[in-house]
Formats: sequence, structure tokens, C-alpha cells
Amino acid sequence: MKIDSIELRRIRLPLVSPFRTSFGTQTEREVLLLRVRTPEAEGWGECVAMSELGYSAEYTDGVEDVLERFFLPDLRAVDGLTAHGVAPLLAHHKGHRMAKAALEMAVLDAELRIRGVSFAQSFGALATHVPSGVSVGIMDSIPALLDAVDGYLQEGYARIKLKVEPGWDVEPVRAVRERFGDDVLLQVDANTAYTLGDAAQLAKLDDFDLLLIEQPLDEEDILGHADLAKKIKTPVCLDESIVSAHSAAAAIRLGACEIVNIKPGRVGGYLEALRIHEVCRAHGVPVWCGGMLETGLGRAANVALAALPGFTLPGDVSGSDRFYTTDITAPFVLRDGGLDVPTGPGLGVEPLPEALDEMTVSARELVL
Ligand code: OSB
Ligand code: MG
Repeated sequence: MKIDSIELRRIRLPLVSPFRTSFGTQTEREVLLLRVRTPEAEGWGECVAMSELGYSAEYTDGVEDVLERFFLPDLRAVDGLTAHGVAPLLAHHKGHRMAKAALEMAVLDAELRIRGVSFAQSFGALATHVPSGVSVGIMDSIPALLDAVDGYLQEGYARIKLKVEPGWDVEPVRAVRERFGDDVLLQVDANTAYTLGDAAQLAKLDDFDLLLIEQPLDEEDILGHADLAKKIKTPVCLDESIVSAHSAAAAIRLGACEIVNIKPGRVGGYLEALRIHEVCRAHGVPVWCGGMLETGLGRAANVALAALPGFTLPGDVSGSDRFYTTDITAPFVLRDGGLDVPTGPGLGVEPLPEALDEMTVSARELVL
């Protein structure tokens, strides 16, 4: 496939309500979109990097710099690029998986649109509908949290994930269990806010029959997670620590996780995400699809991934209105507690020009 140019477009979307995690509070999402233009089709990529460094070492301005300074010359030097060729082409550049993932996604979208194949088809995903979980931020009070959870349960969400941090863990979990009962699928996400010294506190969560605790310790602390797993009953799930199929295999072997949150943008792209899914399936490790407040573009691809058979737990694939009043694509709307898997070629969705323009902060074209 010949690429003529790549548009780098920054958009800004206000959040419907502040989203607080152990690493900070977001009130808006700035997203870097890539539009790969080829003679036959356009392809869209969405970068999951955030503007700041709370979740990852990558950040939006840095991604733009890496794309232009290091990846562009490689793209110019090659002709006939395919989605499967992106990772090998860029492998000599260390790290920067979020930048790589965004580029690969855009190339894959263009390629599949040309071939008339959907993301889900190309992944070998057979499910047509996937259950939706929702990630619920840290709140100012327990009543405010219970109101939020109540709203999501009324909407039909299949699973609730509570963001936790020291000082906001056992009490919110207890309150949600007391109010909504033991049947609610419930899990927590600490985004690295604890240390192994907090094991006794985290063990207090054992009473609440949680599906999992996500990334309690530092992202590099694989052995700490293995030790913690022996001290608590709640299954440990890794998010930030899983950056590749290699790291997933190592974490599983070391007993650091019983469950994996796969975020395509964090691991270098959907193709590496597929490899992680296979590694986990071979080990009998359940996986679920994480989210990074994606617009409809990234959401479409995540829903397709979540339709694979190893994704046996509901993912953070909520309706567009969980975060945004107006999405840049036709919104993903919750139906029967889940989302329909797009069936059209490529992502199966595209930005609505007016919405896209309205939210655009800047756009520039890198000519190949
Ligand atoms: O840790 O899963 C996380 C959002 C931003 C950064 C990190 C995380 C999250 C979420 C998922 O919890 C939000 C979503 O539904 O997209
Ligand atoms: Mg997480």
C-alpha cells in the first residue's frame, strides 16, 4: 500500500464529568488522531497517550515528535507498507509503543477498508455483541459514588470497576456491595498507588468477592505483584506492567497476574494485542479489553478486539456517553448491557466532519 501523507490532528473533548484516578483528575481529553491517506482509502489511528505523564511515560506532544522525527523517515524509505510491516519497520526504535500503535492502527484501517474486511473479521473475532464494563472514578463522597454506580447499573452496565487509592478502597467497595448486592460484577483499579507494605490493607478487600484488583503496585514491580498475589485472595490483574507479549508471558510465569487487561495502545498496537491474547489463552489466563477514554475510532477497534474468545471478562468498553456528550463518530450506544461489534470495512466507523472540525485544536499534514 502506498501512503501519500499522514495527517496529525489534535482534538479536544470535554468530559461529561471529572474523571479522578489515583494519578490525577481529568476534565477533558486531548487526543492525537492520525489519518493515513492512500490513493485508494483513508485510515484512522487514535493514539491513547495522554497530555501528562500520570499513566505512562509517553505523552501527546512526545508522540507527535517521535512520529515526525523518527518514524516518518522510515516510512519514506519503504514502499508498499502493510499493517504487519509497521512494527518490524520501527523495531529499531526503542519503546514508544503508543506512537507505534497509533500508526499501525491507521495503516491497518486503510488496508482493511481497501480489502473490504472489518477489524473484527481480520482478528478472527466471531462475537457480534460484547458486554460493557464501566470505570468509575474516585469521588468526593460515598453518596456521590453510590449515585454514579446506581446510574450505570440502571443503564445496564454488565460490570463496575471502581478506581481506588490509599484512603479510598475498602469503604467504597463495602458501600457498593451493601447497596447493590453480591451479584454485581465488581472490580477495582489502583493504577500503581500501593506498595507491598499495603498487603494487609488490600487483603481487607478479600471479603467482597471482587473479580480482580488491577495494577495495585508499580508497573516495574512484577515480583511484588507475585508476592502480593500470595497474600490476598482477590485475583491480581496487570495493566500498566503488560507492555508486550513477552512481558505478559513473564508475568504469568512468575505468578504476578491471574488476569490481564489488554490495551492495544499500550502494547504497540492491535497486532501485538492479538499475540498477548494468544499467550494468555494458551495459559488459561482470562483477558479483558482496557480503555483509555477512546473516541468512537479507538472504541470501534477495542470492541472488535473484545469480540475474541479469550476476552471472557467484560472490558472497559462503555458507551460513548460515559465520557462524551458528543463523540466524533456516530456514538456507541449501550444495548442489553453491551455494544454491537462494527461490521463495516476497517473500523466500520468514521469521524463526522462537523464534529471533528468543531473539536480540532490543530492539524498538519506530513507528506511522504
Ligand atoms: O487504568 O484502566 C486504566 C483510563 C485512563 C487511563 C488509565 C485507565 C483508564 C480507565 C478506563 O480506567 C477508562 C475507559 O473506560 O476508557
Ligand atoms: Mg487500569
